[in-house]
Amino acid sequence: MVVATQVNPIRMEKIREVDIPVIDLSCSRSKVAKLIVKACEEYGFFKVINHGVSHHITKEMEDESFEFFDKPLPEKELVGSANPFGYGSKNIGLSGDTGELEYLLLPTNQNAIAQTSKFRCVVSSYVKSVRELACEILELIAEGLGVPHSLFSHFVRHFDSDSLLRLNHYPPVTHSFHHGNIGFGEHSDPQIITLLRSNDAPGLQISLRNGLWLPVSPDPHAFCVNIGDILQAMTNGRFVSVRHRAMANLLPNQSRLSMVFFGAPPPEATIACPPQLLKRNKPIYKTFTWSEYKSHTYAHRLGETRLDHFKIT
Ligand code: GA4
Repeated sequence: MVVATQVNPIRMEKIREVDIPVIDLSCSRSKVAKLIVKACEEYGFFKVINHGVSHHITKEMEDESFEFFDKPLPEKELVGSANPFGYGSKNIGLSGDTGELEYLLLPTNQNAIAQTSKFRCVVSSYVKSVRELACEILELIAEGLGVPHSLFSHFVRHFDSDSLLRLNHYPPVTHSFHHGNIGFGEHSDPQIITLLRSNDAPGLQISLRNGLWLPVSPDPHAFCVNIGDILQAMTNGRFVSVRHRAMANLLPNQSRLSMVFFGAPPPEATIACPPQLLKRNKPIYKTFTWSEYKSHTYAHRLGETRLDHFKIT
């Protein structure tokens, strides 16, 4: 059963941790495909367990990330600012959004990460495994919807896929006044699908249709999966790209680290709902390219409902 509590950001102690659907990928394929489609329709968010990403690879990525964020600021800034890729602190995007976090934004294509440093090797293995999992989930979604197997996954497997890896560090704040700050403000993810793995610190919350915020309990052994705007457009709104946010510093002296893979199409990919999914309905959204969608997204604020701009009026 799912229970959500109205969240007052300043009184986080009132929040109860409850769960979105948890899907065991080791169950039978047809059963898993149905469960995933149901979770996408009802929540737009679910967790996967027994997902096949090795604990060793994930742990190495987490250790490397903590090691990076532990460095003195001038050293972190040496990697360049997060525009488009690099280190960022507090500033999110280019339109004035801020949050209580520091982060690294990394490209995922082989040219960009196939280098010799330990950090790059670890990123490369992690991205390879998580991309595979993202494609597997997209293929299960396609099977569950009765559309061609690689309709969604081919975008993420494409050599020019614009997928990203985002490492977010929400540092601990000991002063009680900061308790319950927003770490990363309310937004939906623009891409096709997002796979988030966090350490054992709470913080992620999803917005429910009734206006309540549902805290997602952290589980370092699971991936939290959510539908992005592109999958909402490609399913003609049958799946919803749910708004979510991250609270910072829910527990004193605890750092939260999330490692987030955003599966995206190549820039010139055309985004449209396939006829099999339209059935007898009219398309809600215009046809657009990922590059057009991305330009619009990056020119607007974090909390924008950007698919509205692509609606057929
Ligand atoms: C939200 C999802 C990803 O973290 C991200 C973010 C991006 C950024 O941090 O630069 C954006 C945000 C995200 C959507 C609106 C724009 C762009 C910040 C912002 C204000 C990397 C992405 O792809 O879109």
